[in-house]
Amino acid sequence: MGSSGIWLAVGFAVCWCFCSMEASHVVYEDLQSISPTSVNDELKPVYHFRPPRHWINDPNGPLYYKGIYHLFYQYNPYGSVWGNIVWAHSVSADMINWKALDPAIYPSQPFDIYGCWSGSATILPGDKPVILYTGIDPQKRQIQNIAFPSNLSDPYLREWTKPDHNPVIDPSDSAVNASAFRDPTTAWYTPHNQRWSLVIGTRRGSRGVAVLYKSKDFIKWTKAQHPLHSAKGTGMWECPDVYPVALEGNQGLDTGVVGAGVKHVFKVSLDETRFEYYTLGTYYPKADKYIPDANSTDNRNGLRYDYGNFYASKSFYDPAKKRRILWGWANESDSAHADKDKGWAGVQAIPRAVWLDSNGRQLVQWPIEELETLRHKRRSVKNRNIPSGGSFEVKNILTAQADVEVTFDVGSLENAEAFDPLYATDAQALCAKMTAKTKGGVGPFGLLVLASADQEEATAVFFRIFKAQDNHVVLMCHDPTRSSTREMIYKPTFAGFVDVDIEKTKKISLRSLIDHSVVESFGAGGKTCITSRVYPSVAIGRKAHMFVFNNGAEDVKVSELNAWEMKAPEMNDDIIF
Ligand code: DQQ
Repeated sequence: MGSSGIWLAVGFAVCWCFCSMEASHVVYEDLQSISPTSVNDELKPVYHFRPPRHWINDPNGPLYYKGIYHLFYQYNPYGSVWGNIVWAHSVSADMINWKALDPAIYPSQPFDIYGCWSGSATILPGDKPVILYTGIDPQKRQIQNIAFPSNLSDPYLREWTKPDHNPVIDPSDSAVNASAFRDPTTAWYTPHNQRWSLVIGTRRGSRGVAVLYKSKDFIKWTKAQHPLHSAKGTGMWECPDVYPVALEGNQGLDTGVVGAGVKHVFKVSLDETRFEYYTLGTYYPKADKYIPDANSTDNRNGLRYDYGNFYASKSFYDPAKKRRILWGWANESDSAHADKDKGWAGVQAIPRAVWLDSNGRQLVQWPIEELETLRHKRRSVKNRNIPSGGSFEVKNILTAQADVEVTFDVGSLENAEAFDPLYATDAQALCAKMTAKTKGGVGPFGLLVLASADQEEATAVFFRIFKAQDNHVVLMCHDPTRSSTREMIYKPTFAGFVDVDIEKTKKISLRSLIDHSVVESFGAGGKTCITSRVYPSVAIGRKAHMFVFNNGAEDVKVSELNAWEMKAPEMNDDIIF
């Protein structure tokens, strides 16, 4: 056991005696330190980021340093449910192949002895990374700490030092609720007053609040007079994220960029609902305010990065490829006991490049281009008609571990079903009511993935087009209700509307990343994204099939389909815990 191992053992000895910390995660004290004797790999994702075993949750402090990408994440080194949380640490040259290092930050000091929770990295002038994270102190208060790399000449940044002047932000100095005060963002510099700014998630009653702190030297932080932003009725805000996007093009911007040609994104993770939403708006550095655009819904009905299992996300600026990258946690839909039995739980969704859509109303996300290096055997289909009620199979590749891109041409929209405006803010309910099996006018059409040969077991990924008063409405769904015969699995339909002018384009594209128990889909080039976790009973490994189907009255045509089997990347196999 290395020195970090000894400190980990000391920290957890303390924690086992006194800890029963409750926050946003359900705590199973009886399960949290049970390490599996063997790991059940049957449905374990292969090309999504994960350690070989045990529990993971939020991505933390992603950064790029001296040619290497770093990802830290909330990790339980001792079990496969939430608990004993450390900042595990992995490094990569391409964000697809990962090498595990020793945990970077773990309970060791009074200011974090009961937990090292989520936080972010900032790159200070002179290319000096620094991490701010939430520590849990002996009074179980959530406080904010800083850590610096011990050796800046090590591109792997293996060791981190926590200075004695921690915590750098103490809730009692600024009258915030110490039991709901966490997840500091990346800091950004405001030249007009030569200060650093960052926000921390909290709540006032049922109002979600992003408290703003400022610092001249990154050591002493002072609470600003008012929050950067808040919204009533949204509850505790976890993992806030604030960053600029360019009005034109898909290049990313560093976190501090402001001015003409720029808009801001403000994202929060809602502890009460376990989903996220974001708004687009304007950041006013002199007034210390973020104001969402009038047409950007600032409540639980707001836009989401992903309408499925995607939480506690965090973005960072990648200076090497001038892009903004988004990481998000794709939680299990399994029970805690099943997680304990299989010996692993949680993956990170594939890192996505994120930029502003040319319509200015929403973001677009797309898997980083490096993922395509895993594409291997290919199967292609061109100009194939799928009649009403028809389907065809995509054969001869391992479809349980695949990347598929398909474009559907829709013909006449005459038969589109009438859109019920009652569902205008609830795509998920509409998809639950009208599933892949419910025959429609134009659609449902799409993919059946992780399917048994007889299609009895399958996860459906599909579109359905409705006629509203003045336009057509495109719904994108994940329907996992037939994904498994196992009981005690959460199988919610997930859905979002797709902001496309289908009357004009007459086509819509879909990309799905299938990875044994992950289905991660991108509609219309990444305008609407949905991630589901599913646990097939039959469609496992080589027994998984993939079909293209059309259950609408109108024919649709697959103008092009390309499906690739995916190779296995290097995936943290050398992890020491
Ligand atoms: N997970 C962390 C918290 C954060 C929550 C604890 C979000 O810092 O608020 O593991 O999933």
